[in-house]
Amino acid sequence: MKIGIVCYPTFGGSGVVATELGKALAQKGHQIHFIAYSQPFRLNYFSENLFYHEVSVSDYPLFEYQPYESALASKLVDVVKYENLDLLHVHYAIPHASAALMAKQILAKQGYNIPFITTLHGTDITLVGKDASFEPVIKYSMEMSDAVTAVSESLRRDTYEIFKLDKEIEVIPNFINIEEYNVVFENHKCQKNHYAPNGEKIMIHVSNFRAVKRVGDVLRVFDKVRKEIPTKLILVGDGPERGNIEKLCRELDTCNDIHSLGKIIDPKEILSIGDLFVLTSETESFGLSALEAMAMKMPVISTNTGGLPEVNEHGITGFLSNVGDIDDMAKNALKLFSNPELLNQFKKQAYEKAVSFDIQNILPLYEILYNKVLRKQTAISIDTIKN
Ligand code: GMT
Repeated sequence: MKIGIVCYPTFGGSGVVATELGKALAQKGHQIHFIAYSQPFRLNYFSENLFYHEVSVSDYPLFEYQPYESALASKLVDVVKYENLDLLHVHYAIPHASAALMAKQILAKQGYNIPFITTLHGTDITLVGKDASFEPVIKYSMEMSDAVTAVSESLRRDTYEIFKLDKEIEVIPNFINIEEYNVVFENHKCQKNHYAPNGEKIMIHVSNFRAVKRVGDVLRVFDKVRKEIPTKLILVGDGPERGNIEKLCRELDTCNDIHSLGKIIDPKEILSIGDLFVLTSETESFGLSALEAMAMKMPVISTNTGGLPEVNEHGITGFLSNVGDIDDMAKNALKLFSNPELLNQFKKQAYEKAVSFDIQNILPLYEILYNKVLRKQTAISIDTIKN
């Protein structure tokens, strides 16, 4: 198949999922065309089946806000027509679904049929999408999509509840390529000694440091834990809350025990030295960062919000607590840190659960969906010719 994938190229789970999906499909022989405003950050190699088309928006002085959606729709028309694409798969509804719909309608007028699939990732529904300034456009674009998928059962439920959508939503969970996680890093011992020179336990948090992640809670949990058991915290990522977090670490006097590393393209190596992953989000449709940590054999202390319970099994791969319940999260972390045998058992169980999200299990679900959508499209075209 020739597939166009639209995604956010910057740091963020939806871009990671879209890119890893495209890479895996290309390896299976499909031709994949990424369409984005810059090269997706995990698109770190090219093969004969991978292509990248950049969307550029002209910077006319009249534009206080650049019309990215129009530029994207125009680029889609171009790529579909000249690269002869079979379908478009857009990740994150805003504004990708409406741009795809616009492209589809333009192309239909020119005699091209291009179905498009929208994959919902989370905040496109739970935060931004439900905002009145986007809601009618998102709802209509979902309704007009040839198929809609959500990355968790929880997101599927939220979408029905928020948008009262009369449309089938298929759940296709996020994935990891487990083979890539079965690595032993040469630098492992050195890194561990560097971050925890006296054999302290290591907690890790990875996110885009948005308010929804409640990174302040990570610090507060850590502060409680380190007062009982020597522990270091590694923060990976950057975003609007980073300044506040650094301020809070000074207030709590925890800075000497925290390493704030900023953005890391592929966090596997740093995850390999961690003992426990912490994710304190207010809402989280899936929690790809937690799954990536589990694949590196880290149990997870997380909130019980959104799709997190579908990834992090309470009492097996880690523990779940109510949003903001810092005491409970610290208590759970200490339970694991004070019992090495239990910690090792949880590390093993976290890895085993991650294996169930291996790409080998998930990729066929997307391929089946693509084929289903294409068959439907062909049937519609034949009907149109007959009539
Ligand atoms: O808004 C965000 O947090 C970013 C968004 C994204 O584009 O990466 O994250 C969402 O999609 C990820 C990939 O499907 C999920 O793993 C995250 O849980 C989800 N974030 C939220 O729901 C907050």
